[in-house]
Amino acid sequence: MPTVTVYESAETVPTVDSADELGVRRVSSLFPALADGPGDQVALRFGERSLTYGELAAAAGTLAGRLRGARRVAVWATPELETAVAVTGVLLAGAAAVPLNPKSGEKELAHIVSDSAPTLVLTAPGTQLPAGLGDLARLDVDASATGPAAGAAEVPDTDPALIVYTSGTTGPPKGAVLPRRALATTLDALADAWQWTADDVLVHGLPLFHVHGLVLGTLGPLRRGGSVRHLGRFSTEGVARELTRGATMLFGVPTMYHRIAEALPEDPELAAALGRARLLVSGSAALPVHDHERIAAATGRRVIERYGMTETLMNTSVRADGEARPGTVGVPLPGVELRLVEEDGTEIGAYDGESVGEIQVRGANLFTEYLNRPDATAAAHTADGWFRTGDMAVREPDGYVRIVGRKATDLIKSGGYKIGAGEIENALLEHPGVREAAVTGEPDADLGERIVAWVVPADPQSPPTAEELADHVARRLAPHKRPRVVHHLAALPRNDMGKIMKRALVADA
Ligand code: MCA
Ligand code: AMP
Repeated sequence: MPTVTVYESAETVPTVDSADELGVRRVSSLFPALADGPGDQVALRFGERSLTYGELAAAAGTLAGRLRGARRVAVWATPELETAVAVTGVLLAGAAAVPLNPKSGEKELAHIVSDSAPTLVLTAPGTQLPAGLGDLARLDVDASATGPAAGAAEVPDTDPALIVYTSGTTGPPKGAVLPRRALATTLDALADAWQWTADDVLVHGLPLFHVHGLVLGTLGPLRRGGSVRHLGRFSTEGVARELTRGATMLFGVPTMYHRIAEALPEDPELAAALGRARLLVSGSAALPVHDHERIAAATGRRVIERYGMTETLMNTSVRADGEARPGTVGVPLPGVELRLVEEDGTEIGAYDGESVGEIQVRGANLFTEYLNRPDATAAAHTADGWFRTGDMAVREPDGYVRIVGRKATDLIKSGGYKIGAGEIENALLEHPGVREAAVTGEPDADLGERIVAWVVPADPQSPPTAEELADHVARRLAPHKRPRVVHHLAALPRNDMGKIMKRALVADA
């Protein structure tokens, strides 16, 4: 449990790295601009509502004062101003924030809350919270609070900052514990790669319960002393409006860029707005080359890709001053060690654009553990401390990384969300109309992959409908985990060992 030192005012927040004589207890401020930045500059804007750095320091500082001594605090992560204030307040208090997807179903929510055991949940005033949160205490965030503000608690950089839940191939989601230094390291590495400064104004419509929208899209601008404009929900109109009104950078998942590419032929304003941007960045899944080229042809701008993971934050990126080569995720970021290894653990030395190996990484950008899961933490690392990403890639002669696939076929990326097939299969099996179930991912032009369920009904005469099963999964887990297609089968294809042969499950089978 961290010792929480609360400062009297924002002026006393430590802004410079310090270490004790052993160099162990490093303390640094995650958000120097909150203490000594231009107080009247806009930090956050969500729709019509905004906060300057001065207002954010007061609101988040007031909240931090109330969170004194807390260890973990859940945040009901709606795409609203209060979510950004809540996470900033938790970090100023020296505690760890556990962002919750407000569309989480009852089973998923119950798991996350019991696993992370937060002291309370922070939410926007007026929000109706589901019964699934049990008797967890609630604290409404006042985004216009004016103090008395507590400054940043003095806690080591190795202390947890965020616990972000991420799906695996089987079982419930695991909580990746991200230390404060990982946030600082990754955001500073991106600043270097993207020439990201306080002058940048970022626009996006990403959810705030994952790394992309929360760490890169919200804490990123705050660490730089710049601004973020959140769209509430993604739309091509919102992107065009904000880029026309001075936003300089756009972050999105490939599904968003696909929707932009589809809209461009009919929307010259969108094309002109994108043409004005300093940087268009895609991540969370592979950006199809076709969408990349369509956007380049219509706007004269090339989208750059960066590659990361909840557990590692960002590993590689195309640099702002580098070549935005379609289909590649650029070069390792400063401070990230990256290697490719063969199945037997042999390192691949070649930069030949051909030799495929698993990406393994090391660096200060990494998580420290999966909460309460030492087994999973150990399994995810090699004996010499490299993290196994499960992503397969080649390296080109100039060091550019090209991701070519994933080790686990049971991990599906849909709309930029990672979804474990096993989790959905378990939820389907809890439906009384389902006797057996298998889940696969199929290519989808919009979502990258769509979730497909293969179901043996309990009663073949009256099988559950696709809508019924989609609703069942959406209610128990989350809407983005619902199957988009359901096939009914008399039996699942199994091998001699009784294992389901997923390769035999293809749409025309
Ligand atoms: C439809 N809906 C339902 C149902 N059917 N709700 C409940 N039950 C049902 N049966 C609702 C949905 O909740 C949603 O509501 C609406 O209908 C449309 O749903 P859908 O088609 O699923 O989504 P979409 O609105 O088309 O969203 C596409 C999207 C989204 C905007 C691209 O997928 C998205 O935001 N993706 C971002 C994922 C992300 O940030 N990943 C980062 C993790 P409503 O409209 O009200 O919402 S990866 C990461 O962090 C790493 C580090 C990295 O590298 O970045
Ligand atoms: P998540 O676990 O949700 O953080 O998702 C991490 C995974 O997203 C990585 O392991 C990759 O498979 C994938 N990913 C992220 N960025 C990219 C990218 N630019 N290109 C291809 N895959 C990506």
